[in-house]
Amino acid sequence: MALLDILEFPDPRLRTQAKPIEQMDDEVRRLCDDLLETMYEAPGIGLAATQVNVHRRVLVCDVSEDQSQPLVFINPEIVEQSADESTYDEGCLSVPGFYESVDRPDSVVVRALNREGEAFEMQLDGLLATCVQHEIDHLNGKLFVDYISPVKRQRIRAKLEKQHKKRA
Ligand code: GNR
Ligand code: NI
Repeated sequence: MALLDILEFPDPRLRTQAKPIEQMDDEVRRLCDDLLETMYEAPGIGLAATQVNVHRRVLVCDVSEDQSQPLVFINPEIVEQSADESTYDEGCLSVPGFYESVDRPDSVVVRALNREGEAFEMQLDGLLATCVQHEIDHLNGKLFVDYISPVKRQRIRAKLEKQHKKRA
């Protein structure tokens, strides 16, 4: 297993559209395991391959208190979503230190492949529904800051760019 580096906004690589997994193999299974390890270490409740600069449609999440419910979604698709929305204060490992309210459908049905390459469907609600929608956005090059006002987004961009310059 390996810890992977997480790209940070406004890195343009976070805007990449990820490609589907055509075939499950050891390399994809290793990616799943590395994503889980990196997510737990961060710590976060979800992580998309895009965030570690791997542009394949793989995401992981675990919203349990004790890291006991790892979930892997390969080639995820939302096949149903509720009309009702809920608001969460969202954060992102690629936008460290910033939290903003985002509205999303409060329940979704997701179809995906698991780590063994088997198809499954799962109805998600609450934080897990929000998290998986946030991760699918990453696979499409989208970030939670795209839902907030341009003025707020620009402020976040400037602060992170300043930090990155200091670090370099
Ligand atoms: O750790 C995370 N917490 C979180 C909180 C509210 C809504 C979404 C998230 S996902 C985030 C980890 C991350 O950046 N995943 O892409
Ligand atoms: Ni994120």
